[in-house]
Amino acid sequence: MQKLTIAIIVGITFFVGISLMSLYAHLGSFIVQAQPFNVRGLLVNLTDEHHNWKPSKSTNVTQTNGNLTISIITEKPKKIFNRAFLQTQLNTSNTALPILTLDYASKNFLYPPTKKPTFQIEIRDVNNTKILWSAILQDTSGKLLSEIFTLPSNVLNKPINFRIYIITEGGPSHSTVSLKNLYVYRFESSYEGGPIITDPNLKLETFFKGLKFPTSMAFLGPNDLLVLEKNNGTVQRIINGTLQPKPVLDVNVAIQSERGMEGIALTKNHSTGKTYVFLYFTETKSEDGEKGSFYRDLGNRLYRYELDGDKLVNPKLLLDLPSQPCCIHNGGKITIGPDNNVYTVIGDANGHHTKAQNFKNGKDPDGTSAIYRFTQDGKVVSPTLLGDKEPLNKYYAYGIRNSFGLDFDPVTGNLWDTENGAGAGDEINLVEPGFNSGWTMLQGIWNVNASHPNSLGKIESSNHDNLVDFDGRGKYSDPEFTWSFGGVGVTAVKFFNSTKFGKQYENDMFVGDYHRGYLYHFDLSKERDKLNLDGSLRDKVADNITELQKTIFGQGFGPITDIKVGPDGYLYVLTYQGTIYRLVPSL
Ligand SMILES: [Ca+2]
Ligand SMILES: [Ca+2]
Ligand SMILES: [Ca+2]
Ligand SMILES: [Ca+2]
Repeated sequence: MQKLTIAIIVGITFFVGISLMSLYAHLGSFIVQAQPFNVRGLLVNLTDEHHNWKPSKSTNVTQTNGNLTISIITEKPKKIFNRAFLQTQLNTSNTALPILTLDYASKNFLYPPTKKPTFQIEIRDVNNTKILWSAILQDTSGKLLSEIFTLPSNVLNKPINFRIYIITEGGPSHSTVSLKNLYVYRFESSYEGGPIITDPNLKLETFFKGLKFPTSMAFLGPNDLLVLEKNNGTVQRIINGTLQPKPVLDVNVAIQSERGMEGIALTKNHSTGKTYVFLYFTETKSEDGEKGSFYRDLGNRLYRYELDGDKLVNPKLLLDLPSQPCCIHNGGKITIGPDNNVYTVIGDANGHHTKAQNFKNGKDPDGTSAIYRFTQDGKVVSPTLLGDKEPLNKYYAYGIRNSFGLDFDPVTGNLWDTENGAGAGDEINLVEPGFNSGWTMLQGIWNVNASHPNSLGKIESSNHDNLVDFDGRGKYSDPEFTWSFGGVGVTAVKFFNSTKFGKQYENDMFVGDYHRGYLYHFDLSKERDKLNLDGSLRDKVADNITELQKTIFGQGFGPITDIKVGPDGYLYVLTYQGTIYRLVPSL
């Protein structure tokens, strides 16, 4: 069922004080109207609540054809700051993830004010005594910008006041500011009837249901796969669609937030004839969890196991990485390169500040913010890329904040990753040897704005003098795709190295996300060093949901944690809710 969400289109006009209105700045009209939007579930219906809009100084409130128009007047136009706000009362009577989308722009500056307007969004308690959440948006471009926020849990299940302040600086001028497409909706990333895809020639099957918080999977053979369960530290085996009675491995893991059993890759070693299973997890000493000793864990560790019948045996520790402070940006995805080396990724482990995070005067890298490359025995690959000292000698890339996706292009052998931004600026990157992703100085194509991490800083200049380059060995490059808004949480990336869906999809890139439940599809350029993007995506930036639509291949999956191609040539999608979906031809 298609529901409606509400767009608030706000037009604000300032008139210079030579008219009779010289004591007032006229702030134009506000229109509230319903617009279709492809989300299911609606948090609020603002048209029902229009009477609650409270401009600071209101003149007219009119309603025509269902559109609400409010004219606002502010006092003292010659004051340096003009500030007006709209307020409405909402009831966030629902525990689903609420997302706020705001498209805004300022236009037609005939006499430029000293600064472009700022929009300040606030969610307050119902008595207006406490600010529960706020964000500031500054228009830097004059074109339509978009911000998407995931609202925090402290605004759920209660009536709240929702305010937008419009702040101009430098006095009134002939200018028009428009604030439009404000969506506050309950976002359902998981559809009741199951996920849907856009191509009628393909269909989704439920391959397996009932895993507990699975994070990664790897195929041992046709209809035979291993799946990791994050909080149990288990490696489960599913043969011919049946979960085996006992896991092939059960280790002790920390479980808070992004900690746990995180990554798997496997390979048949040609010299030993053994099947190696590489596992990455946040290890604890004696049991799962962090009872009583929240921070007591052994580290983020990568082990190599061997498959022996229905068990994983002979663990060999290949990598022991920082896990403090608890509990995020641990990374953990693993993949085997065309060079047969092992590649894995770790983020900044919740805020490490070293040269690997582009702190020029920082300490030497401590093992965080890296994509690693090492042999299947855990040895350094020579020549090294970024430095010869431990652990930099195993760094393949650096400057990574947080990642849940790594895969090699089967055609070129290029490595690609996905990365998560702070408030916004998730990324898909081509990871060349020695790649610097830019964190903590850059995220997406923007400077990191430390004071307002939810809003993006200026678009970076081409001068990257502020970044660490390890004596010229490291090289920054912009992402090949980035989201200018938050609430995405990009996860798995997988190249579809299969002919089963025809030439159209062969070796294309599929990507998943956590918050939206989207499965994205990308074609690559002819040289395969870029994504094949056109129109408003040619800038490699999804500036709003409308632009993003072109890349969305499926939706309603819930959080996607892994994507793999099976030995049968079909695409498998793993969700955190415990289901594996298989994409197959319809006929
Ligand atoms: Ca366990
Ligand atoms: Ca980056
Ligand atoms: Ca294609
Ligand atoms: Ca764009």
